[in-house]
Amino acid sequence: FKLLQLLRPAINQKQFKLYYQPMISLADEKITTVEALLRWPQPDGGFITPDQFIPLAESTGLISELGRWVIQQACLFCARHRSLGHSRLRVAVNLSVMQFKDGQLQHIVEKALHEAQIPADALELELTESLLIDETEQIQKQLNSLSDLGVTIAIDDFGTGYSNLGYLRNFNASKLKIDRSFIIGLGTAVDDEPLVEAIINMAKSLGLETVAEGIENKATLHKLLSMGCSVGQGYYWSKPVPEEELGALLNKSN
Ligand code: G
Ligand code: G
Ligand code: MN
Ligand code: NA
Repeated sequence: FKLLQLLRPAINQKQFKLYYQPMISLADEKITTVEALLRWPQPDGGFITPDQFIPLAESTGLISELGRWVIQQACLFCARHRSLGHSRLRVAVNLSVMQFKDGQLQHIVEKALHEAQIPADALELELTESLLIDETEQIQKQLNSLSDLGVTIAIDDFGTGYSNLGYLRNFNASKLKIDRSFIIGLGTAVDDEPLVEAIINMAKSLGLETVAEGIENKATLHKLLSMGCSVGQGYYWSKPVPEEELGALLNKSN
């Protein structure tokens, strides 16, 4: 298949680009963290989306190398904007389960932090619920040592995986991102409001900060604020944008 043959050279030639989407503190609408999201630009000016190439990168093992590049670039991005005056900015990176397989992740993270000269608490690692549910003791160990290092572990797309919550007690996550499918329904779908409120309260009692994904309007923002959600992300503030455009958003947020 064509995409598969293009992936290896694309990684070698560093054809990928990171886009960035802010996460906003709902109380004051300031940017706290920026999520790095991979894009694969094409000659026609379009993009291949991560939903198309991440599964390929995973099945070929190329995700290790691509994922390492993402971590390095995200840390350098964070360092650039910290030195431009956004001194408390944090960056979030999405991880695949494959990145835990070779036991190199902690080393890769430490090296990237060191090269960018940013502290470990400037980095957040987002892991999908399905990754965490299947987690082995080997993954759990790596997550705990990353957490001991000071890196934030966030549970991504919460609510869409298997409904076994047992994994929540096994490791040191400190953030929970409520999947946008629940947030989009706020104000329309009758059942989503108590569901979201229950997730927020559960997270609170577990000592997790909640992030609501997919906020697209002010009404949703206010509803989430009243439910005690602390952080949000979504098109209401910004879609994922290239670094050039993010600078302006950061300056506006100061
Ligand atoms: O950016 P977009 O919303 O299209 O992202 C689609 C999916 O691809 C999301 O689930 C996101 O977490 C995932 N994704 C984006 N960038 C990366 C990345 O660098 N690594 C991994 N593993 N997943 C990513
Ligand atoms: O799974 P993850 O949360 O990493 O995926 C991020 C994806 O969600 C990105 O592809 C991004 O484009 C998309 N996204 C971010 N905010 C919104 C939003 O407000 N509405 C919708 N529909 N999608 C969003
Ligand atoms: Mn994510
Ligand atoms: Na998500």
